[in-house]
Amino acid sequence: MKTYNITTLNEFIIRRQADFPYAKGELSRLISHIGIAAKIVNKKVKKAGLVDLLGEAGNVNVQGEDQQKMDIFADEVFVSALQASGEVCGIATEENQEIITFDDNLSKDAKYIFLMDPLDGSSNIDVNVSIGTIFSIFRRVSKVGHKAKNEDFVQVGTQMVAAGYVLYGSSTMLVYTTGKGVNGFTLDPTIGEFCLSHSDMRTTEYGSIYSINEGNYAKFPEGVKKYIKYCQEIDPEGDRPYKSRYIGSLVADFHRNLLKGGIFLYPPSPSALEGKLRLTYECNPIAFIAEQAGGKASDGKNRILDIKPDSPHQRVPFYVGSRSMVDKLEDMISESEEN
Ligand code: P6P
Repeated sequence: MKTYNITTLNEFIIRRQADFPYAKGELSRLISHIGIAAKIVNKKVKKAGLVDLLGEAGNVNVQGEDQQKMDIFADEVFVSALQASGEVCGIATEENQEIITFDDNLSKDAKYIFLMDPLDGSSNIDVNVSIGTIFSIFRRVSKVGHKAKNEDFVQVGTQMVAAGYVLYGSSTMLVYTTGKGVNGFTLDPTIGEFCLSHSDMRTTEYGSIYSINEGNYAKFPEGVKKYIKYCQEIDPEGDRPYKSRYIGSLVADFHRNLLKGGIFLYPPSPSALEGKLRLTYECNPIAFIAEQAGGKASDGKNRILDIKPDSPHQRVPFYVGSRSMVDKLEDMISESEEN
């Protein structure tokens, strides 16, 4: 008889809860609610072309970026699901300048805080290119029983309890870590469940893909320019030139490089001295996943997870992927700064 070895997200969460002997199920419940929100957002994303959720909402978010209607929808869905979980006392989101603090007693007693980019890459929605949700989870540092405070949302990345992303692509995947490896779940729309499809994900020490918006080449720091030329050189041993792959959607670019090996680069430029990507809800979660899968994440000099945020919306230069590739880039940046 044919047997089906399906592990749903909830079964996996319960099974892994044993990894945390003192856990009382709060993080498990929180991650389960993330799965619910992801399924609701997925339904709308997958038919965005058919419902009036395409295009711009006419507002501008904290980053000065035109808010897409889907951004706002995704933000509202995740905020509602996280409040319903009763496990989160506050949220920092790309879509709001101020942190969102929950005032109900259940949430004020919660021990976790949540940071997210609810729909990253939203400018790709109208052209049907993959987009993603990115999130990180910390224990609160403010007093339980009270509303969350700003200090909860500027903790150094090494304090992260969990991090993950949802990739709304040709299939929809939830990839997350709680610090004991990385696991990927693919949504089976026929049963409406995220099912374990990528167990204990590992990236390669060496890769042959580099991902960067080369249209900004003239603005890049010298070390980054040198690294791009290094990627493009013909190496007698045959491992270069590397392949250039850039989707312009962080989650999609990172996910491909995680699976195949590679490096993603978002350097600073004279008009964006700290780069474009946000430390707390884009770079930190991706960095945590990268490290848990054997990779590396840096701002060109410092480990991303060691950077103490000044604000929830702080930007940093971001280089992430196969360890040897990030090492090589850091060496080239350092050599260029010494000369
Ligand atoms: P650029 C999408 O807007 C995003 O925030 C990331 O998903 C993506 O990696 C980056 O910006 C793309 O930026 O400047 O290359 O268009």
